[in-house]
Order: sequence, then structure tokens, then C-alpha cells
Amino acid sequence: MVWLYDHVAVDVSQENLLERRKCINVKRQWKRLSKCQKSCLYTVITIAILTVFYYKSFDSGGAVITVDVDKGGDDPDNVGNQVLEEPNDVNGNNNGNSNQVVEPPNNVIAFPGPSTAKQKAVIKAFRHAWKGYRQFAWGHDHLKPISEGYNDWFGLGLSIVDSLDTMYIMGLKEEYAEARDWVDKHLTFDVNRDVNLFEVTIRILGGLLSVYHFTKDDLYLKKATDLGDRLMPCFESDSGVPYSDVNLFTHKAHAPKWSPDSSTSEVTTIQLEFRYLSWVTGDPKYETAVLKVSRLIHALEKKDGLVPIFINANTGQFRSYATVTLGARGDSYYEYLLKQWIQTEKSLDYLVNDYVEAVDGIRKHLVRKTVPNGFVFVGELLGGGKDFKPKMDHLTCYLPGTLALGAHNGLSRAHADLADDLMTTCYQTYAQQPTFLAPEITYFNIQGETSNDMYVKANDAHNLLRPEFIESLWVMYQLTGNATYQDWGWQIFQGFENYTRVLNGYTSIGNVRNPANVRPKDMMESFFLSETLKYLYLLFSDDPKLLDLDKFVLNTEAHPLPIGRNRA
Ligand code: DMJ
Repeated sequence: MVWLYDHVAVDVSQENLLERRKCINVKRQWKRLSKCQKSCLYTVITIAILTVFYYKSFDSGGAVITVDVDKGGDDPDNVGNQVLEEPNDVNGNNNGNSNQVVEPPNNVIAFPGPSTAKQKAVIKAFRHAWKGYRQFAWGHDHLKPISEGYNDWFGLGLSIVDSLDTMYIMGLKEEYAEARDWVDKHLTFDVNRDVNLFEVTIRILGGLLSVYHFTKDDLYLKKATDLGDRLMPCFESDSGVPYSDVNLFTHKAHAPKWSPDSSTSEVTTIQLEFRYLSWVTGDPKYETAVLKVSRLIHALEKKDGLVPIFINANTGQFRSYATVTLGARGDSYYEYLLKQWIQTEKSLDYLVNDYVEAVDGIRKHLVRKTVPNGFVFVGELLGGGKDFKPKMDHLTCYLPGTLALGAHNGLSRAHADLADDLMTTCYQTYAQQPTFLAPEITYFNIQGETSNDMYVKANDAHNLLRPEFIESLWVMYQLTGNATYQDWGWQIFQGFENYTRVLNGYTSIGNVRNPANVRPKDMMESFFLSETLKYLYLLFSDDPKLLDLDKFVLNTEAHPLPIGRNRA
């Protein structure tokens, strides 16, 4: 022991001697330096210290919530386990310290990951669809899952941008990172291509802005602003009502090739997105342009609040004798009256007044009951309001959710009652088909000429994987807490799984009436990823308020935006 102790003592004293010698050497060398050499060294050391401090402060600047998802293929159990990780840098790279649990800063919005087996089943469906898209259609607009190809509508990678926020909400970390990387490296709007203002606004602008709101990642805001600027020429019509199309490169806007008119729903379903763009850029020009459209349409004459489905961009007038419908080309006009009011924290009274008047008009002119079972539906008026047609597009099944949202925000109880009735009818459009999938259009029996309440014509029997009824199911579930809506959603999800799931994704089908031959159409639209699966995921959560409708307003493509400028 003593020997050991001595030995150590000797070693220590020798080390001290060496250290002292080194010190003396350094001091000598320092004295030999010229003044200029010394000040150079001082500068280098100062810069080094400042750099270290700078990067330290970046490291602690923010955290985003992500989900620790193993590469689990299609295993539904292989998702979940939310952890908070260090933020990715501007290039999407993680700077280390993964799995470190930290509090997210106030301005980044976090989601807790799936809480139920049904949510995991939806994630499994998303991954299956994504796998096919990634393999055969990456960077293109839509997957054609049967021919193993793709479809380009605008050539802007619609499916990627449209589903960024879905992946973020579901916590699909790897898929999200790859999609973000594509947006960063490949998404450009500097292309000589005509695009539709409405579709690009709701899917791409809305998609970018929503994920920007969640993540505060500047990449998305830069892309959104560039796109917004390229869409602005649409508003340079004589009236201010936008033209339907614009060339992103030449900035030339024009009416559709097939008609001099724009669709009413299209020119009135861009306001949530452009307003939010103004809020986050601080540039009012986007909101000013779309508000002018809303004001102009507010001033036009209507039939008890109901509007024809076409409007001329130059005259700013509705096309007389056009159809009145809550389906195609009319639907989201009514939706955005209410949602703009909600987005602006109930400050645009003239819009909510138009909405209330329109709901009264719907009840007066469009609502009827079927024979024999008295199912309530919303029909159409043709020829400028003269002829009633007992026909309802599946698109109209967004309406019960919107009506319930209005009632939740203080509008009449009668709106909620109509919502309840329409939920039953929309559910029946699914339940009465042997595939448990609704057709694109349903006709209703109002005169008792047949024994069935509803019927489907051969040309209307297709299902495009649309989301509208699932959207209403989720809204109703959140506002009532009633689990029946979850059960209905699960039945419909099984319909999608049984009849639309194919080897490389999910496909639209041509016939919901024949389970033995659904006639796959070889198309998976981006809204299946953006809306249908997102709403199903939200619907199956244990927490009805996983995405709180008192804090978020969803655009018509299911992209959540904040309610109120202060939350932007
Ligand atoms: C989506 O693009 C939007 O929901 C739009 O409002 C209507 N059509 C599709 C989905 O069906």
C-alpha cells in the first residue's frame, strides 16, 4: 500500500513539473510575438467564443413534437410513442439529442400521437397509400395505384403538399421529413402552367399554411407567399371577382376554357387561406383582394340567401337561371360564410347574416322528406329556382357538420336539428349500399312512386374516396361526444378497406352497388390523404377535442388554420 502511495506521489510531482515547464514555454513564446500577431490572436479567440455562444442559443431555441415511429411497415401497432425532440435545423437535419423530452415553445403546435387501435388502423391505411404514392407517383399530383403510375393535374406534387399536416398530426416522422425535403428541394411555382385558383388555394396554399402554423418552419411560409403572389393576378378582373385560372409563370389569368364564368363556390372559397397569408406576412393585399369578393357577393341579389352556381368575373353578376345547390359549385360558398366569421372571431357580421339567411333559404326551398321513411335531404333548384330536383351530391354531406358548428357558435338550435336529420340521411346513403360506401349522387323518393327512400343511377354510382360525411362525423363527435358517430365512421372505414384498398394504395371505384364488381377507377386523389384519412384519425381519437374547433377553423380541404389573428 505504502509503495503504491509513494509511487503515485512521485508520479504526481513529476506531472506538476512538466505542466509548469509547459506554462513557462507558452509565456516565453507569447512574449516573443509582435503586437500585430497578438491582436490577430485576440480577434480569432473572440470570434471563436462568440460563435460558440451563438450556436448554443440556437440549440435551446425551440423544440417540435415528433413521433418516434419505428420502420414498422404496415404494422398498426408499430406507431406512437410521442417524444419531444430537438428541432430540426432549417435544412431538416436533426442536431442531436434525439428523444430528449422538452416543453414545446408556445408557438409550435404539438400532437400526442394515436391513442386508440382504430387510429392506428388509420395510420396503417395512410402508410399503405403513401407507400404506393412514394413508389410510383413521387412528386406527381396523384397516384394511379392499379396501373402503377401517376396523374398530373397541375404538376405540383399535390399529394405531398396536401398531406403534410396529416402526417404531422398523425406523427409520421419519417414520411413527414421526406415530404418536407421534397418541398424544400423540388417544389417550385416558377412553372409555365395554368392552374385553377380554387384548387391550388385549398390544397397547396392551405396545406403549406396549415403546416406552417403547426411548425413555424419558414420554408412553408416562403413557398406560400411565392404561390400567393403568383395567384394574385386572378383578381385583376373588371369586377374583382377572380378569374378561375392563372398561369404561374406568365401571371396571365383567364376564365375557364369551357365557360365565360367562374364557379360561385370557387371564388368564395379562398378567403380563409388568403386572410391567414396576410396575417402571417403582415401584407394586407391578400386579404383585401378576397374580402372585396365577399363584399361584392354579399351585395348581390339572392333567393332567400341562396346563390346560383356561376358568376361572371368581368360583370360581377350571377348567371341567371343557373342551378342552386349545396353540392358541386355551390357547397363551400355557404361553408366559408360561417368559417370566415369564426376565423375572424365573429367580427364579420354581414357574412354570418348571409349564412343565417341562407340556412333559412335551404330549409324553405331545398329541404324535403323521403317516402316512406321520412329521411330529410337537401335537394336542388334548377332554372333559376323554378324546378325542384330531389337529388343530393355526396359533397352536400359536409353540411350537417357546418350546421352543427354554427349552432355550437351560438346560432339557432334549429340548425343543430337539421344537422341531426341530415346525419341520418347521409349515413343511410352509405348503409343502404352493399359495399357500405356512398355513391357520388343519390336521388330521393318524394312522391311514393317506389318502395325505396333513395336510389342511385348507374352513372352516379361511383365513389371517389371523398371525405365530406366523415368530416361531419368528426365535427358531430367533437361537439356531442356521442360515440355512435365513431361507430358509423368505423363501418365506412371498413367499406374503404374492403372495396377500395388495392395492392399499391386506395382507388376510386365506379360502382358502389355491386360488391362483386366495384369497377376500380385507378385514381387516388390527394384529398383522400388530406381529408378522408385525417378526419378518420381525428374521429377515432379518445379525445374528441384532439383538434379543438374552438381554436382551429379547417379550410375546405381539411387544413386547420388558427381562429383569430392573435393565434396566427
Ligand atoms: C375537396 O377538394 C374539397 O373538400 C372541396 O371542397 C370539395 N371536393 C373535394 C373533396 O371531395
